[in-house]
Amino acid sequence: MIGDFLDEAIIKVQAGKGGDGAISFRREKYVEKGGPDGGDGGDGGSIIIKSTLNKNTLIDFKYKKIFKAANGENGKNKKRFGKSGKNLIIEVPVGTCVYDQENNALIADMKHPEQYVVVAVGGKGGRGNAKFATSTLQVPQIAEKGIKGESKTLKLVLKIVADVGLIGYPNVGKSTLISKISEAKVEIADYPFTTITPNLGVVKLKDNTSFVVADIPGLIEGAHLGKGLGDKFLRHVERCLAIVHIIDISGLEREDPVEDYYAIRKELESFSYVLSQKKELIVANKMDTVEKEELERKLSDFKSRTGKEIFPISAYTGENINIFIERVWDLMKQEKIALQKNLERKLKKFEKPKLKITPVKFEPDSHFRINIVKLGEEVFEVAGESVEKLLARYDINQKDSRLLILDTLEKNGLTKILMESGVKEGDTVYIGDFAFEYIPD
Ligand SMILES: Nc1nc2c(ncn2[C@@H]2O[C@H](COP(=O)(O)OP(=O)(O)OP(=O)(O)O)[C@@H](O)[C@H]2O)c(=O)[nH]1
Ligand SMILES: [Mg+2]
Repeated sequence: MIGDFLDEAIIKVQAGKGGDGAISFRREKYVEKGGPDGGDGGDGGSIIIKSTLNKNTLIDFKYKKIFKAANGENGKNKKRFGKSGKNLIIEVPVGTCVYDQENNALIADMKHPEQYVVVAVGGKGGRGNAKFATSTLQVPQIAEKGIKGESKTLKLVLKIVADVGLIGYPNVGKSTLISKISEAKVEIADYPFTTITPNLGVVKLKDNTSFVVADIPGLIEGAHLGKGLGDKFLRHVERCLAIVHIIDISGLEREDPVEDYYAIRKELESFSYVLSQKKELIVANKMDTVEKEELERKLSDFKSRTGKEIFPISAYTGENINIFIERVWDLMKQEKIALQKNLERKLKKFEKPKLKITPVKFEPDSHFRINIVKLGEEVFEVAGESVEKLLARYDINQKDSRLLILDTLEKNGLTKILMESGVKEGDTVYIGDFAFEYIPD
């Protein structure tokens, strides 16, 4: 933990217990013993995690580590139901991955803003004795107890969400570069490890497009063994579409750019396969510090020894910076445009079948997690690994499969979490590629 940035936290969550069902009998004037009228207990509140853009650290969880949702009220006489316990919503920064500490399973990857996921389900309330009356059992002395809510220990790991990650040795000019191409206000200094926590900056392009760049603390040889600040900040660029590998061409700090290149590559490879496979733009920074011929010689030496292009820039004077931005954009524009198109398609208004869910018995499978992602005003998506698996098995375009999918989702609390996410009548709800119009019961 450095400063007020924290990117890992362990918390305990406890969903509410269901209220007990009541045992009670009607009391009326002149009726000696009325029928059973014990009401049901209310359900316990669930624990919901919500992602927000208003936070960028897990620092809130440094001291507050235990979260409890309210219990359901017990049932009462006159068939009065106990109130359900209120759900507890925990806000985390966008980019937080939620793991079950017990088995390290990923419960949710909160990479979108306004994503909701139930991490611990509240216990079901018990039925009151009114529900047990039959022709043979007219004076039922029986009611159910409420069920305990789920409790879990969660590990929260923040992996910031950016399109491009800047990596390289300390002092190569990563922070200088981000401050040149975006509005990011960052510390720059001529000593190593100036940057100790990641910085984000938005690079604006002409036609209203933009991308997000992350500047992370410098790496050194052996970072994966914990040298320097270690490689733990690399997880913040693991989800980027591309990386920019910055090499100091001045020769003032280290002599051989090729050696630098391979040393950092080795750290990326030791960190993860995913990271090592990212598209990469290699740049030679500080071109202003070397004579033209010397620069040409260094660049062609780099190319002949590695087989890779290296593009010269100066983050300091701004030379070649505009071409650099274009090259970065070229690396990822296909993916960015595809993502944008997909979102635009989903935000389009058109006639949709009504989302009618037949209430089914609420039987949550503790491994099944529904994520609700708010894609835009009035458009939501039912997502998450469990949902994807379900959709891979059954085809939502077939009528009966669709019913089965909806049943399974409802068993796991679909309507409850949709409502918690702020869905309103007439809103669009996507399940996979299938769009529905939401109609409450
Ligand atoms: N001449 C010259 N100096 C540069 C250039 N880019 C960065 N510098 C200088 O290099 C030093 C380090 O720059 P930073 O941007 O702090 O480097 P960094 O890669 O973020 O370093 P860490 O945060 O320690 O990993 C500063 O003194 C910068 O002014 C450049 O293009 N030309
Ligand atoms: Mg820096």
